[in-house]
Amino acid sequence: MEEVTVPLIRDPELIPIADKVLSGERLSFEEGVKLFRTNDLLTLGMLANAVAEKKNGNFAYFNVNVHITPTNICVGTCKFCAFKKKKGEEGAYELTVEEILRKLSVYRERNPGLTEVHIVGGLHPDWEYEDFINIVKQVKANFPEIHVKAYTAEEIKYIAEKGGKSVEETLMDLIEAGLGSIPGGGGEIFSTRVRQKLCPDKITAEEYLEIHKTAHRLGLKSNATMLFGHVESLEERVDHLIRLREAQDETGGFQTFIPLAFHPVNTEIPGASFTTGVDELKTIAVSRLMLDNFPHIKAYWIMLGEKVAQIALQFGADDIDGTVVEEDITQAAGARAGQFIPKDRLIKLIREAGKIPVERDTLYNIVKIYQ
Ligand code: V47
Repeated sequence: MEEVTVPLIRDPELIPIADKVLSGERLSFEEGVKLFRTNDLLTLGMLANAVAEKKNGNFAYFNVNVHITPTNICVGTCKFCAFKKKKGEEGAYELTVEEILRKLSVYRERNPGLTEVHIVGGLHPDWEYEDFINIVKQVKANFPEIHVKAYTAEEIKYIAEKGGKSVEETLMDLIEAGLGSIPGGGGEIFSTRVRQKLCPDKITAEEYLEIHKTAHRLGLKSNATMLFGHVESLEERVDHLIRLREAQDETGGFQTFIPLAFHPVNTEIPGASFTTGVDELKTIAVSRLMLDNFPHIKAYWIMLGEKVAQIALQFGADDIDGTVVEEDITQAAGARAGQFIPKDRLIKLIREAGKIPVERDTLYNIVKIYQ
């Protein structure tokens, strides 16, 4: 039989980067861009997986969670968002606190062992400071065993403005009401160029980072996100990652980074298309390699689909998110994944990706290891 010789690393540009990764050295902006530009997907995945395993062993995490979106009525104007509605527009809704509690009760029934509720929604023009605080307060009072992960940095700024309070005071009130941590939404892409184009009214990158750092200083953990695959350049993605890495150097309060794959349906971005499998896997892997100070990288199955999310567990991700149950933001923008994956299925996805499924709570305390 003819001998087949294949170089282990096909892209010679990756050799010095691999040396740095394997010796634990921090990668530069230029190296991040090279990683995005390489076609040597398997080397990229191998390196990211090596880093993930160094940080988390063979574990891949999931949780039993639900999302609740109290309203889609939003004064925001983000062009990538297909979920927002103006007040009075067809399809606009707002839940009362009682409806939120009832939903949570039904979802807990359907989802035994529930440990987390993720609450984010629109910037409702009529809701007052107390209304936002009261949602957290009532949820926590009625479901004390459930961790409340609520309100993106954008919402926190909005709530603070509504109450004429500082971000710090607002966070302190939310903590008193029962807030457990902050989700990563609203990060989008930090580039001013892109924010001007897609969401000029939104908090700036600096504000997003400052709100997260304030939360960290108050003892809260948070997650970070990056919405990718719309009009941003690869350089802008790497810049986003480096700015998160710098913020994490300061406070260490970020738990997980979640790259969010852009969904184009019903959005206001002309010509935008769905992200591809290769781009999604590259983005997961480059995130793992650049964010050397983030403990976890999440492959959010709602946006990646179950198949790519599973493969991402070999490309640097160590978390697949949770059971979810109801999800509205991606659904409005053409989601192809469903909204609910039962726990057994998450365990199967993780096992078949060659990892040990670990059920966690929001703060990564282990609930159960499925050996
Ligand atoms: O902030 C909006 C994004 C985010 C679209 O912290 C879109 O654990 C794709 O942040 N296509 C909300 N994405 C989701 C989010 C999240 C999800 C799961 C877990 C966590 C966590 C955070 O969704 C928004 C925005 O960046 N988004 N529109 C769209 N068309």
